[in-house]
Amino acid sequence: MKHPEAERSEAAGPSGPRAQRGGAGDTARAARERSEHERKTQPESGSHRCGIVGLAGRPNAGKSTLINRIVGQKVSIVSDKPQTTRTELRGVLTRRDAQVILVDTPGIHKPRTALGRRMNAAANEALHGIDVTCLVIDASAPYGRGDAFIARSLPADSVVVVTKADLVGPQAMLEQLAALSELDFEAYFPVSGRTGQGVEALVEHLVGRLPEGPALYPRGTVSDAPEAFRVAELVREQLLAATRDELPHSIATRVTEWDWPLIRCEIIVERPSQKAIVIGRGGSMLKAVGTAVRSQLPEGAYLQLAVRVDKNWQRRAG
Ligand SMILES: Nc1nc2c(ncn2[C@@H]2O[C@H](COP(=O)(O)OP(=O)(O)OP(=O)(O)O)[C@@H](O)[C@H]2O)c(=O)[nH]1
Ligand SMILES: [Mg+2]
Repeated sequence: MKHPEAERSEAAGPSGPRAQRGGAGDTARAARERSEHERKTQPESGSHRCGIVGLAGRPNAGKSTLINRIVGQKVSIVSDKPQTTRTELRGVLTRRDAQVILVDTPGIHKPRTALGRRMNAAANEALHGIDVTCLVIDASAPYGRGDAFIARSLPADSVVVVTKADLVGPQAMLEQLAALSELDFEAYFPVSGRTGQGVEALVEHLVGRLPEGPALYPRGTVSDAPEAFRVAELVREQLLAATRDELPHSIATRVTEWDWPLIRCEIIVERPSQKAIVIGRGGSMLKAVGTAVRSQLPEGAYLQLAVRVDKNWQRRAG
């Protein structure tokens, strides 16, 4: 397989046309606004900050949604099924004064399978060597033993992020914050990854906690994941949305060929009955998944999906 990173276009990066504003045709007002913006975002020389922020929390808490909101693009797939994120993944926010590297982790849970154990291990491993840890908690779910278990493993200067603020009223949010104050962590932020409410204040706090240093990723980078992984994840995201019961946990996806514009992606399930569901009547599910994923890919992509049964993929993977 060709390395898909080679296909990555720099066109959307800040060296593109947008970065070249400021010609003679600019109005005085635009120039004033620009200099005001630059005053806010351009650091004093040497005060650029860069660091790694890890997000930990129970499955479904809203970690990936929050990272996508902070980065401003979908870098991590989201679903209403728990245990959506299976591996560590980085999203990158680059500003003039700072680069924030956000580590998305699988939700930490009581594992029942080998895959679950690996996901917990991946989450714990991802939380080493980072600058700031955020404990992400769902405002709409009672604070429980699962959250407390995770909290105990986090450093005392962690930040508690209570998300899904849009789902609860201010009173319920206050009650959740009060219940969480027993954790005695450094700071508490009510936010909504869905609406963006409260996210700016959180990001400002995180930036302030990062060490000074140059950016680790080039401008224009939003994720450390290879394109092929991203496409496989987009396919899995559609399947998670379309399936239920134990099926979401039985599905893995993998790009097997990348010869632009052709992308072949394999969907692996554990049983023949699951294969039939994923294909759908007359291929209807595969067709719908393909259409939904293609709409998120650059124009011209030709996505071919195939389904394979491998009853041991969970044990083999990783
Ligand atoms: N209303 C609302 N829903 C949210 C918000 N954040 C996440 N959700 C929903 O909650 C569900 C789980 O979100 P994810 O971002 O996948 O949660 P996660 O913590 O990454 O979950 P895992 O990857 O399974 O650990 C999805 O259905 C999201 O749409 C929010 O701020 N408001
Ligand atoms: Mg996730």
